[in-house]
Amino acid sequence: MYCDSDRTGMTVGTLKRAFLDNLHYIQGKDAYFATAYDYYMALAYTVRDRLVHRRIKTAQAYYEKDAKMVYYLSAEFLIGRLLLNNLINVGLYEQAKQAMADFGLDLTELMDREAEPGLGNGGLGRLAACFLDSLATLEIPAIGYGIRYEFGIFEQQISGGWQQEVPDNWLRFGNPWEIARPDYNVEVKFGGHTEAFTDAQGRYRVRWIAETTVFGTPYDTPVAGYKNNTVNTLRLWSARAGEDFNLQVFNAGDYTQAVANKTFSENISKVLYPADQTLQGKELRLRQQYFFVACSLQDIIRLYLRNHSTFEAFPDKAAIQLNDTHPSIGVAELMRLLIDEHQLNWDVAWDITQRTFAYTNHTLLSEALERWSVDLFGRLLPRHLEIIYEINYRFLNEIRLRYPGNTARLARMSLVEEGNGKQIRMAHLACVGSHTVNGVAELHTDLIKQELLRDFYEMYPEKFQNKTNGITPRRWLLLSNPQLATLITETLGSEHWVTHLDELQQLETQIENPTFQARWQAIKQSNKERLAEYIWRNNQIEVDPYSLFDVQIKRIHEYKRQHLCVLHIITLYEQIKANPAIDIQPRTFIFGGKAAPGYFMAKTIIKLINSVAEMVNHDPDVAGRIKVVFLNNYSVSLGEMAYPAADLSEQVSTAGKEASGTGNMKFALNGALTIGTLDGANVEIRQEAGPENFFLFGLTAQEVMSLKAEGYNPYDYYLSNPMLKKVIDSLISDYFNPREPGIFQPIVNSLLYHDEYMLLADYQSYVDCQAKAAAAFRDKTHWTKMSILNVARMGKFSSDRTIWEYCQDIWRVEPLSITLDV
Ligand code: DL6
Repeated sequence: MYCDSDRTGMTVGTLKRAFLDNLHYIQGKDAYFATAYDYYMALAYTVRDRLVHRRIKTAQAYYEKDAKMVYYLSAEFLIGRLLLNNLINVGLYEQAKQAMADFGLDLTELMDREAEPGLGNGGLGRLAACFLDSLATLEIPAIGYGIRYEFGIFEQQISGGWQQEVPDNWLRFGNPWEIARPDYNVEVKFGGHTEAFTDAQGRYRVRWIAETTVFGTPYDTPVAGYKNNTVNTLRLWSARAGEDFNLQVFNAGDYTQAVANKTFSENISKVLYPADQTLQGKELRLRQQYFFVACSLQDIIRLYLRNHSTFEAFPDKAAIQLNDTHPSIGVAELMRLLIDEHQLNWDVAWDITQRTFAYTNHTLLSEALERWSVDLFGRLLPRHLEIIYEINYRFLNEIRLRYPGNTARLARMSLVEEGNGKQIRMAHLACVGSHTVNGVAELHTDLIKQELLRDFYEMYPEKFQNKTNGITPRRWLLLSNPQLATLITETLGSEHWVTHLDELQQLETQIENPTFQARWQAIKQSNKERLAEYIWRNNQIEVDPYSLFDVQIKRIHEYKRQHLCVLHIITLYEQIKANPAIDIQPRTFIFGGKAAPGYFMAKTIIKLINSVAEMVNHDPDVAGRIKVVFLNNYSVSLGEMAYPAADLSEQVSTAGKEASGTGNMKFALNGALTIGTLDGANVEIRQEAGPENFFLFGLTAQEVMSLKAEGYNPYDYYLSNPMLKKVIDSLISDYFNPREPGIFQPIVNSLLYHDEYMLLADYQSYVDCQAKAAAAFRDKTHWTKMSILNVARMGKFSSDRTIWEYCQDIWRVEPLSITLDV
């Protein structure tokens, strides 16, 4: 049984009827009063109906076949806007465009009304979103679990060159894509204490007497596969105050306290923590993590128990992936649920837990490795602390047996870090509680094995795998670069490449074809013009769309080295100032990215970019040959415009610091050439594209480590390189900031006296490499060929390939095709 065809039909006619129906009965408007926002909502509901229908069929099939499910637990899902993505994936784009045109409406304008869900910081959250797209496209039974943050990543405004943060109230006008499921509410406990007791069978048991209770309400967002019938679910939890707990205070006569407590509970899902790669150690963050994990595990168990009466088959029916350590408390929570709530014994519960979880590591930076103070843990999650101690006790015994007398190893591997205030090492918990641990690029996985988790690798080598990241070709080519997608489809004769990205290789046959080259160039040019217009509207900076577009968009972080690019810009500027007639390749340097609000150096780097921009863009000697632009409020949508417009992709992190990077893949798939270090997935991008189609510079990860070990002195580089000295001196002399003297001194001091990320060591190599890139850009035909080759050879970086590898090697799940009996 299903609803009438106005809710499921795929023709222009049915879409138009459904659209008018939704406009009338959901938005309560007619053509006299409807705004663009109403039209957007009416169309979104029209599309959602088609998804809901498929979603129901999908869920039925998973249940009937008792399919093994993938549960992807992630504190972040940076999904981006959904209307266009859903129209494309469900095969409705052309019809919707026509239907809107028939009403005199412009589909693109409607799409612009959609609020962007910024439920992530950067690469980790966006990867989770690409994975959801691939899971649905590959017909893998899966649910993504996370938090429905009421406020996503802050809106970044630039004032006087400095970043200012404004709250992102993305749900203000409602969200047409989600469906609340209060009937699946679950309870989550915090605080209190534990009590031991003996049960009726005489067994030793523990009960957790919590201090407070919060409810999690799930909100489901459909995730459509590409032109198949699969629609999976992204289930995000929102915190609601527990009624009982309010009632107690209320009955005691303190109405205002009851309301205040309610707010306190509901704060759990209020806001996304905007710091990536740094640990803030805040209680609310731990509450968030436990909240969504506890909700999700209860939900997973509920789903499992519909088809099973014991837990024997649990690991054969549920593969739970921990996206970084943020959900790693799940190891202790599943143990608690199995032992305390479902009365399993420790060994059985531990076996199930280890066979169910797998853990992905996303960072080598020590400041990003999560550790929670034992005091905080004990206060918030007393039962979990006991369980973690028990896991640790047994684990340390295992180490003692394997490595007798090795106390140093015991201390290094323990789940509890001793010292100034004990801490729980969440990466160790994730590692011990999982059957598989993976890194996200080959180099990264090697460094995990050799450095970060070396002891664990020595003890359990079979646990460790590499799964090089990928990106979805649907959003990052088909949706964001429609002209290039059309050219590829025409050239290859079908759009089969959209789900089989390796087929892009066939483009290589066209490399010498002048007509193809000309179309390729024209598409890039048109994408550049679109971005140039945006820059004019947004920044009031006129940029030359024929100049080399040199783009660096990503989170602002010292290890990502946006300031290395600034040193290069100043170098070019100094060359022009010394000789204004110099023949120089015109370039537009485009930056975008957010700094964590508490990260002073990153915020100063943004100010530096803007100060240099101000000077360079207005200097008559430069005569417009160099322009510098900082795009404020970088987001998924802005990326969709920027990647296709780039000529040169800046991937310049210190080797050994960027786990993978995925922006590097988005640029290359859209025909930009990379200037980069041998870091993260750059290594594999270069391997695939061919070293001759990649601008390589800088120290290798090994060289970085050796130089540090030898004793790196950045000041020597400053003294021995006259141009570098001149560049740094311009910062010391406040040349770019005459009205705010001294503001860049922290950057100077960090570079000259510490330089943790070795900018000065890599400076000359980078500047030389940039000169090569500039020279190469002047040979249009050769550059175009390199660009074509980059695209043709990016097949490996489809997230479909990545997800398929996870399915085969880690989750052991099979696709399940969905049929619609309509
Ligand atoms: O794996 C996705 C993405 C990588 O591409 C980036 O290289 C890496 O920096 C990022 N890691 C994080 C870690 N955050 N925390 N914690 O965002 O993951």
